[in-house]
Amino acid sequence: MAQDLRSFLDLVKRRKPEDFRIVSKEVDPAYELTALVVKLEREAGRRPVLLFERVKGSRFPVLTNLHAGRARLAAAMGTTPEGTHARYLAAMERPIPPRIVPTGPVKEVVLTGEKIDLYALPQIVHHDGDAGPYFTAAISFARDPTAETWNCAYNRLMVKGRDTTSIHLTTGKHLFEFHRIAEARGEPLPVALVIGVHPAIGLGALAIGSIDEDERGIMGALLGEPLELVRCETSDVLVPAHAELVLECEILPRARTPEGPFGEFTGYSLGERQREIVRVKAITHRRDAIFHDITVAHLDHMLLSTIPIEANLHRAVRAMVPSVRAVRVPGPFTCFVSIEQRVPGQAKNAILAALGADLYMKRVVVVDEDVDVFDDRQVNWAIATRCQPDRDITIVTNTRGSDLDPSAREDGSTAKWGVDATAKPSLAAYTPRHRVPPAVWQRLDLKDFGL
Ligand SMILES: Cc1cc2nc3c(=O)[nH]c(=O)nc-3n(C[C@H](O)[C@H](O)[C@H](O)COP(=O)(O)O)c2cc1C
Ligand SMILES: [Mn+2]
Repeated sequence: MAQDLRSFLDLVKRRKPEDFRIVSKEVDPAYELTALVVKLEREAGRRPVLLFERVKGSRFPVLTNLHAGRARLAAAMGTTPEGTHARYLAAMERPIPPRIVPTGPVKEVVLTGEKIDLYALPQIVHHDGDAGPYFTAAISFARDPTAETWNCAYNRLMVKGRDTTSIHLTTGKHLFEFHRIAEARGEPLPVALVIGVHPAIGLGALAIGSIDEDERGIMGALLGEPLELVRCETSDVLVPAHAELVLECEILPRARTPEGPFGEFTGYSLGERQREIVRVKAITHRRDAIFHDITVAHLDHMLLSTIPIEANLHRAVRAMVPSVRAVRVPGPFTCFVSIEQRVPGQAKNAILAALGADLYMKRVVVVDEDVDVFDDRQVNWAIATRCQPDRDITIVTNTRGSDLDPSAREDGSTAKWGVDATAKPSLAAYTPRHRVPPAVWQRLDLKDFGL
């Protein structure tokens, strides 16, 4: 099957052999994996997929840095880096429903009862000050306890015991919603946490949209075929048949546990918080399962999230401003949008659309189509030269954003802002940009001047 992690690794090896590196020397899961990924990037400018064959304390090899290249993610979706947004949007528009199959390699080993031991898995600690080992590449698969609505998302797990973890559920996100529905009924929420999948599945899990949009259909469309699912041993939850490893779990009602500190994607390490508790009912895995770790807060994590967020923002802005040209998420809680503004006011509509389409979005900058949103200097230039802050900044107070924003208020609320950095009243009527006359530009050849 082409929908497992291994077939993607084969593709990486074929495409660009230097993009896949095996480390045979034993590594310590405490800090060494993250340190090696970051050192490779900073000191050697390299971001290969890394497979650590021997990780102290566990028999499972560990794969990390899988998503640390746009070209790699594009290949996972069967497109080019330039084509990623269009490909992702097409998958959102034309999902392919999943298919249930009787069994699959993820069932080769089934562990229940006394055999469940999370400490047998690699105990990876990522950053200085982290409260302990975290599983960072787990994708949740769950169903609304009152409906046939399914949801997938990445949710990090802090290891708390042989069969216990904490889970971070962002307020207002879909798994949070399912859990609150179950909790109000006094019931645990069955959930599976899936580790080690094809990156098209990871990208699909990160789709931003209505709770009614089924990420599993987007995964299928990205893969180009229905996602094959098998039933869990201990619940009706369906999981990818070709995954490396599955934790079959429940999120408990009315119980919380301390979680963190943890080095977050924001670049900060937040302190301890109270979080929901996960009880593991079974572990199933391939006989020779590869454990997957995402190097949190570095490119492996950030690039993976960016494509689905940008695609959704593009979709949302386009619904309001059909002449949107480009959308970029350059960092946490921020997006840059360029539009060809037909009439005044469309920039503000673009701001409202972007803020309304993504819970995490906090600052939106809108520029004209002559500004390249992928060039920070050009965006800064437009803010400096086309924007009057008292006229062009919109602030929305007391909203919800990411609960990981260290600047959020005590009650977790945040303000959001939009910056209209388009030329007023229009680009055509604005004072012209300077240039050398086009005729001179074309006439001159550097070589004629010995340059
Ligand atoms: C590596 C990684 C780890 C993440 N960890 C969490 C997490 O612990 N909790 C959370 O709420 N979101 C986390 N996210 C973000 C969510 O997966 C993302 O917002 C997703 O779209 C939410 O799904 P939903 O829109 O269906 O609710 C993580 C994303 C990535 C890429
Ligand atoms: Mn969802």
